[in-house]
Amino acid sequence: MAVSHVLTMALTLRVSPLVAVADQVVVHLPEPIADRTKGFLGGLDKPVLMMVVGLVAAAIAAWVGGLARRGWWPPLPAQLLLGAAGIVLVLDRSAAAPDELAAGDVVPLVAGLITWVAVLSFLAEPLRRWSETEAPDPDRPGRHPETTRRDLLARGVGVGLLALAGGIFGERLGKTRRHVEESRRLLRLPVTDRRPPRGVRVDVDGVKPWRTTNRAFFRRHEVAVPPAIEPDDWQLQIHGLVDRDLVLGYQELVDRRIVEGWATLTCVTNEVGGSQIGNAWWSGVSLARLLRDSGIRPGADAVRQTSAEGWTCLTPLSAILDDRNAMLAIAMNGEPLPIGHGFPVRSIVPGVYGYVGSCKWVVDLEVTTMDAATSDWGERGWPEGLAAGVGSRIDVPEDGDDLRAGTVYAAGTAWKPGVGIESVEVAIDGGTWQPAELARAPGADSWVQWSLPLDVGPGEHRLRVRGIAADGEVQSGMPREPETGPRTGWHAIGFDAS
Ligand SMILES: Nc1nc2c(c(=O)[nH]1)N[C@H]1C(S)=C(S)[C@@H](COP(=O)(O)O)O[C@H]1N2
Ligand SMILES: [Mo]
Repeated sequence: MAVSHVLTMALTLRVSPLVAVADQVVVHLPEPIADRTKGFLGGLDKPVLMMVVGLVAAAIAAWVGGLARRGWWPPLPAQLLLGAAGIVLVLDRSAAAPDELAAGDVVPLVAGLITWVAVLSFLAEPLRRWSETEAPDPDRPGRHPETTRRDLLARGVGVGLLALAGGIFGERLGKTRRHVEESRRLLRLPVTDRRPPRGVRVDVDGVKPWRTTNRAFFRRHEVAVPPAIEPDDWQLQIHGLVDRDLVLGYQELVDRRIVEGWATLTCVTNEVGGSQIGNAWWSGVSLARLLRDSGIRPGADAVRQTSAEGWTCLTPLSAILDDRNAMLAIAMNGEPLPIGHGFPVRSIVPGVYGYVGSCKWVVDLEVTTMDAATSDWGERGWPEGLAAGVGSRIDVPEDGDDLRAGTVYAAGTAWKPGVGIESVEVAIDGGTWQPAELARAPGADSWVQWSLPLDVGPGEHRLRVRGIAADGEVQSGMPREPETGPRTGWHAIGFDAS
């Protein structure tokens, strides 16, 4: 358990086995019993719960330990069974906070299990040695000689001390992060969790969901471990070309009027057909209102946003002050922002690329001008203030599919965040562009699904797609893979019909 715990903390995952079991008890305890116990124990309920879980675990471990007297393998089935149960519990708990990959949560458990098997064998070794060589009856422990007992005791104390040291070390290691994750889990925000509106999905199997789950949403940042910030410690400064500087705490932010909306966010580095794009329901506080409250001075045309780890972006004021839903987001798909997506607060500015308007862990807004200020990506040569371009993708068929000749349904998605999609066109085998049918979109900021039935004969086929935005921009077919601009080109796939 100590090994699992240390690894859980070192890998900055959320749930170690003991915590997972305790969580499950909390979740499944009938309400009246939970209330009674809480009333009785007061603030001590969590420590007592952990102690009880720990004692039960120790009792089970002791029973399993007894099986080890005859060899290293008799306890194995019980150990594997308990390990599997632990994995199920941990995975179930981590699904409640879909931040990192679930597969990673299993690593500490497997390491813990292997340690358990090895350590138990090591502990029981003196007993085995004795029963093999000297005593024919291993079930009468009263007859163990002094040396065996001393050996057993020394090994037990050694392992116990190591486990204790490991547990304490792990506890310190992940304390801040775990605490932040806990705060995050306990937050109740005045936001809604919106299902995708009616009609946004095309009815074709294999199309990626219109709403991207937090778990599936791409993550893009340049720190190995995202900053862990307690909401209580979070503070936002608004300054620069404003009449009044503003300092805002988390609760003050949450207490303001909440705005919500669907928005598609994409990275400028997304490959044609790539997955660095997602569409979510965001909740937060209007950036336009906040800035207007500070009094924007004449001449200002940009906001330089800085994050807790020092990352910066430069956002044109025009993208914030018009009627799109530019916001300081506190929730994503109805849940407090996952740490990896900017907890506790990040900005979302529909219509511009992530490096222009979408500062995660944002702590500072400086009202300034595009001429006077720079941003991280701008200094690396990316154009400052770049608006997102038109793009589109084929989800089905998938590249390399083998299909039956006849009617084949093609479908996918298209976007120009902030502007919207006018039409989508599909061409098969280099033929003319045919208009696809569009599903609904609740607004200009989210992507649109498209579909088109195609009549295909036997043989190899090639399909490509282009989007046409509401402002007339036609997606360019010129393949461009620049270091400092969006990738362009049409998404194309090949499939076989027979
Ligand atoms: N603090 C911070 N914010 C950041 C970044 C970063 O590296 N650090 N990357 C940006 C980029 S390039 C993109 S595309 C988006 C990605 O947001 P996501 O990780 O929530 O999908 O975050 C933006 N905000
Ligand atoms: Mo990005």
